Amino acid sequence: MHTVSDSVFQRPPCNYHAKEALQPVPRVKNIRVPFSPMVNVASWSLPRPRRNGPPYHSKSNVVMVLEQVGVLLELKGANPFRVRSYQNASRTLGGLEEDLWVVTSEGRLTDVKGIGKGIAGLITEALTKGTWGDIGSLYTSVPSGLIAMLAIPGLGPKRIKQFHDELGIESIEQLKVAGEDGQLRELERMGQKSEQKVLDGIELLKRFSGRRRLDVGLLYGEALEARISSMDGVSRAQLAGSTRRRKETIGDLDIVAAVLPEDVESVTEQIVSLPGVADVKGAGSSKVSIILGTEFFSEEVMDSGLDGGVLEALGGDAYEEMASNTTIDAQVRLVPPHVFAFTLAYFTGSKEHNVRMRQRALDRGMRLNEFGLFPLDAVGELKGIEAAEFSLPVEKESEIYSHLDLQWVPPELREDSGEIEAADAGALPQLMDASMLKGAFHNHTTASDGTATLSQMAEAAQNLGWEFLGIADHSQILQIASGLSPDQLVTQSEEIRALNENWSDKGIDFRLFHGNECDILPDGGLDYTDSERGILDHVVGSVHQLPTWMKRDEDENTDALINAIENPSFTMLGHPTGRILGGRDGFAVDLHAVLRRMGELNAEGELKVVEINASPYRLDLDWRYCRYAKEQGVPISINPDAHSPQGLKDVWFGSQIARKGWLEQTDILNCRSGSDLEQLLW
Ligand code: DGT
Ligand code: ZN
Repeated sequence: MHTVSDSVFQRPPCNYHAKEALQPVPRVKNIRVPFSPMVNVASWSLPRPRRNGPPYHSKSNVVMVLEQVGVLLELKGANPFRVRSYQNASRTLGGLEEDLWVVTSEGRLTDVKGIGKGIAGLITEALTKGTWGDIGSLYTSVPSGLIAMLAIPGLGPKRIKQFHDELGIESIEQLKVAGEDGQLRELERMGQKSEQKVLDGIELLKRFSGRRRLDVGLLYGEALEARISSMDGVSRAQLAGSTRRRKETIGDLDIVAAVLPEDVESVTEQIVSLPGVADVKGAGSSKVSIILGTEFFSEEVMDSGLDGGVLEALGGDAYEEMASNTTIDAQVRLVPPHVFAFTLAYFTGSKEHNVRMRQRALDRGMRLNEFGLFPLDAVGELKGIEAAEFSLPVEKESEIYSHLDLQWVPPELREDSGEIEAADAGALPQLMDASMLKGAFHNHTTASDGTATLSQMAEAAQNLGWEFLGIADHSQILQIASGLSPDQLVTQSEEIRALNENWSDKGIDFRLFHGNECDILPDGGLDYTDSERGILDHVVGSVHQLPTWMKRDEDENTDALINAIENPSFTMLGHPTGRILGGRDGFAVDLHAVLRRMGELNAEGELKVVEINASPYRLDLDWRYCRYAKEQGVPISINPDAHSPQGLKDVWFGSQIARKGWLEQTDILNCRSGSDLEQLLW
């Protein structure tokens, strides 16, 4: 099943959720829309051609335009066949392995399945001339408010068209009023429940509006840091703010650059003229505020020397996503080199951490701010940058901490949740990092809804230097994700045994663990019978029937989860709350109680583990619960929930969350060696 949401717009966490989870976020240009910066959309617009074509457009541009045309046509109520032909063409091109320019210039486009003459003509024009026929008029003819509505989770073009046709609704505000008035429920195929869903979606959008997932923020942030670092007049530049602290979502990018006063003007000029700067909100002597648009990642820009490793490390799919939507605000602070460390520390935050740091300075007769650390008797009444020359000299951020008798606090921990006390006592944790991982337990293959076979996934894991890979395809009840029948489970077990024997015979230190992502049923039962589950090395128990769990109260959900955990075959709790960042909240549950129960069972000699689902769409277990899990004696597994070889790399995001949750190497189950884990699971 392929929908608008699972290709260029948003990469869904897994195929099962593609249908429900995420609607395309409109391409954005103009930021000053009162309702919500996430839908700050004047209109979608056609991408600008490259200067040095042909080809004048990249494949990802073409894929994006075709997808958007499909959506626009649907909003206009065009013939469904026509809509589908654009959707199909976009999808096929997305998966095209050959170079699009080669296929086009050799006149072979219509040989590609799903591409007819008309669309082939459009693509040819776009690549050879840079223009898009009369598609431009389609873009301008759809009211921007309708496109904005696509950002409401759970709302698709068909419904939006219905609201527009039948109630004349042209904006999110109007839609909200109509919903609160009870007008939506009166429409065909609607009803009170659907109306409430629309209102909930608007609420969610508002709450997340302007916030981006960590992966998107890092992609823009690291790229911006790299570009500013290499500018003439900049001696160093570094990402600060919530991105540096690895919050799961971020409001804006904060970057600090060391620039001599005489270079501020030229550096400012270079920053505002970076390709992909969609708007400049302001530029003063110490700060430049810009809005980065998607063209920040155009191929032209990427070709011009950005470190491809940044993209690779962050996951290739994300590129497709940003290539098609999303803007992000960035504040760049320009400060003289001797002030850099102070400004970096200040704008890294959090505010709460800064408050504690400032107080600690005061307790020692000093003033701390973004310009320096000043002995009060030396600086007198001088304020701001003028005072900087009276500061204690500091090269590195860590010196600020040592001046205050503290261990240097890793940015992830700076949330005033005990880090100052720990740093004071010299008791900060030795944080784990992604390089310590030796495998991961929750991964899908083509047996259910993954894109790669067992062997391909194993090979990808070996290429990461891992010693093991845990397979956990969906269980039989999840038919929408091709859950495995008991027979298929047995077959998979035999395949895995054969592969394992082969590696073992060759003396290769690698093995597959045969698990399954077993659905947790509403009463806490697990999918399959006990004996069917008996052949498995590990059981990842996950909730997928969200509607039931969302409706129930915390107590019922908590009881059901505890029920599931108590099942002797249960090993790991998968994405504990089911949240999708920016898409939906998780269900109500007392995770403290759940973790406590797991800890009790572990004390009795069982193995109950909680997952940090590392998909940047989920990051669930939330970092705020990690320390509690550890205290209760519950090991954590950082699981990518990979549906493809590339998806394995999501463990990096999970490890950022584990770090933010104070976790050390020994707290993480998948930091153990493959042979240790054999002892535990076989
Ligand atoms: P965000 O952008 O909402 O994801 O979160 P942050 O943490 O990046 O917050 P932002 O961008 O408003 O400010 C960046 C940092 O600057 C923040 O983490 C701490 C510092 N900061 C901002 N305003 C204040 C303030 O009023 N007092 C103190 N002590 N620090 C502040
Ligand atoms: Zn920020």
